Amino acid sequence: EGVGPQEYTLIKMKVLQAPKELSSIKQPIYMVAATLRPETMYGQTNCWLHPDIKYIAWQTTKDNEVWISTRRAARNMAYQGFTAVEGKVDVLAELTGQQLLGLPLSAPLTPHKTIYTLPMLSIKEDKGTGVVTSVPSDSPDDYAALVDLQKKEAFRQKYGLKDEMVLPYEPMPIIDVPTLGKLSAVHAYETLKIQSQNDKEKLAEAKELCYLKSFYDGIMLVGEFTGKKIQDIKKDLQKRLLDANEAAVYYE
Ligand code: A2H
Repeated sequence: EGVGPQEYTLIKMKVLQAPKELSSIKQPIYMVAATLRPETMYGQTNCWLHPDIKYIAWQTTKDNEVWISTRRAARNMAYQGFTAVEGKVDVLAELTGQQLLGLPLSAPLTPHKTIYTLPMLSIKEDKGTGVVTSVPSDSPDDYAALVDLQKKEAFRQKYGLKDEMVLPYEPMPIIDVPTLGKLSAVHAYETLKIQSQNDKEKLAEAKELCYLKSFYDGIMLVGEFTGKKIQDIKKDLQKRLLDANEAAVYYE
């Protein structure tokens, strides 16, 4: 990573039904996922949490909303104007990722009315918010983790997930990547014969194959920027999400 701070787009995903641990919270609750690829939000199929990471629900000054992220990310945000008192986080609850799995969410731009929080074991606690939005068409990590859950009933059961939270969700063609096609992550996964989300070396290779090409030469296949190059529309798309209050900018 570079020397300067990294800019992330925080994607707000509204919690449609809170778990019992959060039932006393009356404000709207959002999962906030940090992404480098806001233009891929058309392809969201779910939201990833790490079952063993601790998350907090905390009070923001943005429209009286409560956000869910790691404590670390909330602390950073407390220095970026997201809290009433600079540097201070008003913590309403602390939960493990496990306690937050299987929640219905509504997320921007995806055609799915409802998507669910599902487990991903490669989430790092010290990056972004610990909440990751899943775009299996364009992220090999996301595709591998989704296939793992779809293939293994025992894996779904272990986390108390219902089939309908996982099985109906397939990668959607949203970006055409030269030589890799309209489902670039699926193409890479299959070409490299990736077996699971634990296949670290091959996933690193897949990511190398996909990311730069998609970022520079990818062409949008959906939405208001259809036919345009990703690098030309990324900022405009981010602005659309910010103006609609469906996203925020976060640095770390
Ligand atoms: B990206 P960088 Cl479609 N642990 O969003 C693991 N991964 C995390 C994370 C965490 N705590 N926080 C964010 N991320 C993921 C979309 C996407 C992303 C696509 C393609 C590539 C891509 C959908 N998932 O990232 O280490 C998030 O996934 C390419 C690197 O800060 C976030 O953007 O460079 C990206 O990793 C941030 O990774």
